[in-house]
Amino acid sequence: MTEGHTAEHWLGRSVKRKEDDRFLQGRGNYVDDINLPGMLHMSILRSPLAHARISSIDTSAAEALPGVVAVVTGELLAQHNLAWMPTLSGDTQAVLATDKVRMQGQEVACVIAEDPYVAHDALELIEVDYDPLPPVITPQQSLEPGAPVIRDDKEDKHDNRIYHWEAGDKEATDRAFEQADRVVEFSTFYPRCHPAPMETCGCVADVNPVTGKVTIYMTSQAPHVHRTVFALVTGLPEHQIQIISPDIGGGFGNKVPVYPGYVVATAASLLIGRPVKWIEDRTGNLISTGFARDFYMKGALALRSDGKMLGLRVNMLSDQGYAYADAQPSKLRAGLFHIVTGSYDIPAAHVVTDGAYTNKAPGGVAYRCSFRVTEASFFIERLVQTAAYELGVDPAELRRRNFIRPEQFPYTSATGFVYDSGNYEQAMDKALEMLGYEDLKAEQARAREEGKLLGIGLATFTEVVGAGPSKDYDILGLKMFDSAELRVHPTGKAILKIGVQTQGQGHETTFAQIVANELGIPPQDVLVQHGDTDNTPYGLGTYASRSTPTAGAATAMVSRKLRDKARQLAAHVLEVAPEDLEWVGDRFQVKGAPDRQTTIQEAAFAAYTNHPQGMEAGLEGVTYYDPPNMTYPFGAYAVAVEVDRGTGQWKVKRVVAVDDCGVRINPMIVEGQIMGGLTEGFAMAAMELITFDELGNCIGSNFSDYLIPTAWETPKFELGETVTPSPHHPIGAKGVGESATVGSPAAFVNAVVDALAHAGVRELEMPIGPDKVWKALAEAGLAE
Ligand code: MCN
Ligand code: CUM
Repeated sequence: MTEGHTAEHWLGRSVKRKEDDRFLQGRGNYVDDINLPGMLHMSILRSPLAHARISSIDTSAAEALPGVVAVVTGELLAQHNLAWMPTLSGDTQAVLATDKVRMQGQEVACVIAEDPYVAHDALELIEVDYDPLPPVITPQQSLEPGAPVIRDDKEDKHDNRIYHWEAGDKEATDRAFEQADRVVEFSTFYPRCHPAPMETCGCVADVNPVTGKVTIYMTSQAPHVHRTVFALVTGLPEHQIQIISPDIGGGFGNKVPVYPGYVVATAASLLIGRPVKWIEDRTGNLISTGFARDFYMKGALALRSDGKMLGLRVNMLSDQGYAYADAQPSKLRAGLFHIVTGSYDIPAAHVVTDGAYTNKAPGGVAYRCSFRVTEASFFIERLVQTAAYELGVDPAELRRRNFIRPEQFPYTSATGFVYDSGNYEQAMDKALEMLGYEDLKAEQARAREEGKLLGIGLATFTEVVGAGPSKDYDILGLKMFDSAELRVHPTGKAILKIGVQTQGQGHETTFAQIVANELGIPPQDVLVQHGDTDNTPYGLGTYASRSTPTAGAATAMVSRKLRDKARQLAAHVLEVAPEDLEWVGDRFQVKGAPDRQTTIQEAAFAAYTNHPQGMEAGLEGVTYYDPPNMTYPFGAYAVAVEVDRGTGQWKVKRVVAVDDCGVRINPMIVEGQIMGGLTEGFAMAAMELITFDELGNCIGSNFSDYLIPTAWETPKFELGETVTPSPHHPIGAKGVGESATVGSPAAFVNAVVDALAHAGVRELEMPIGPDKVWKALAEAGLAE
């Protein structure tokens, strides 16, 4: 900065979270806190069977229960053309079942009553006659000839295949494999898990019978998209629909899709003329809403004898449940899975993906993952470790020989991604140094001699976050850009309205910091508003770590627009030419006469009290930002574990996580995001599992079967950082909200496998319970 004045810096500062004042005092405002006069309550009857034809539904006893106002069935919805709804990937999903139930937990009928207990009690009085059909539990089963057709509601559908999609260059990859000295194969399954946010899904639908205005308070990560979907599904005019996402108690991807509960509550409010509240219970959340993963992956790496990677082949089979409902760019049938070449310079790759219906819950985007990058990252990081063992090269060294080098950026991957920036070796070196890698390896060798098992696992991942650009990315045709609208009031305080929607990520603080950085208005003077479709500009919502890359960029750009106008205003106030002014972070100074200045607040005041004739009054603007590319955050994680040869239990000794998300706006919030993500990554590696028995009963329908870690199980994390700015983002930031969940499962699994690798163990399937380890120990002759 120049003489006279130094403005405060607002990037890289751990400003305390503005939102925490209300959260810590129990003054948050969640959907279930909303109570409207005359409000009714809704409860959902779910199918006990995974696959069955419905022969009849008798609701008369339920309707007769005092306090019950209505019972809604699929048949009633069908009369309004609402029995089915579109999914975010262009398939259809039943709102309430009409012909068949296709998963355990499917929504069959809804009771609307004066209080939630009566609504719940009445469910038991509904008589449904089911004719059981054979359930299809795995995608392998589902694709076998003669398998029962799950989606026989579709006239043209005679099998269970949803998509077949390929990426990369098959011939070039075949050539690479012909030239290879070594081919290393690996296959694994990334099991189904669930985001399980603390707050389940829910809504309060309020249709005003006089004005026709539909107000829906809703647990939504993407309120504008949901409004448009509602308008298309119901035929209601879009300006008459207002979606309000108040405080959200965690989303993790779970609150991206539209669920039947929202649609039925809205339809019921419309038909009855009173507000209807639906709050999902925990079991409903776990068994019916957006699951994660469920990818079977196998592939091979073609290598030269010196360890140079020449080619990669991957086949993936996805279990989508009974509807293809991934929230993902419409052109990419398997999401961003084809970024499976990871951080490595692999000249040729070919990826083949297939998706299949099964009698399970649909979903398949959720859980801290930018459109399937988590599965891709897991696969390549596990494969690389396997290749290191087969070649007899240290896993860190094999990575080092193959990293995309800093001078190769922007780097075009074999499957067509243009990586913006990276420095992978630097991040890995930092992680190895923090861990004390060489010492730990020596300790591991000593421990083995003493009969103890120590394992070291690495993951050096690359992510791809921040969709658009809109030319390549859309959801249901809605292009993926994002927006920010900024208004500075006469006294220099501001309101920022954004198209994305926080669920705990701290946007009220970090987005205010972006404005502060560009305009010098301190963050406490910037109110950040989101989640209300009537009062924010259109945006695609918060998922896939896209808020900072898109709406964050829009916020910087709209602030700069206002700064340009403020320059005109300051020039007018100071009676100089705009070119004679210099911006010093929070004010304009006259070049050569720095004591003559106009602060941003004074310029704002002038915008309403003393603007030049011919200029529009006011200081406000809106920017719709279409990112030129995605951002590619990366990191290097290193985990050390100890395995008990007697019980198969494994304990985490160290977790080192070096993340690079470009310029950090708020380091405290970034570290919070990383620690949360590491916890979830550990959870997937160690305990989280949704599985099914042979009848399609969901095992994992409550928190005593679906295990999530408490503070007691969660390891301690040691964090480090490198900073490689995104060259195309206005403040050089990349997304970070999912990095640790994407990168860390492979590091944990690699560590446990490493403890047993000298005895030939190559694979342990997640979640790695002591039972699986014990079996592997026994087979490898290591059990004690
Ligand atoms: N940030 C920063 N500097 C950067 C990058 C990010 O200070 N270089 C800040 C951001 O400004 C924001 C936070 O870190 O406050 C996360 O930013 P970003 O990476 O842009 O991700 P999003 O805000 O889009 O959040 C989405 C991401 C996803 S997809 C899931 S899933 C997830 C996650 O965030 N769900 C969460 N973190 C979560 N954290 C909480 N508490 N609750 C959830 O539901
Ligand atoms: Cu896919 S979990 Mo986040 O993208 O909401």
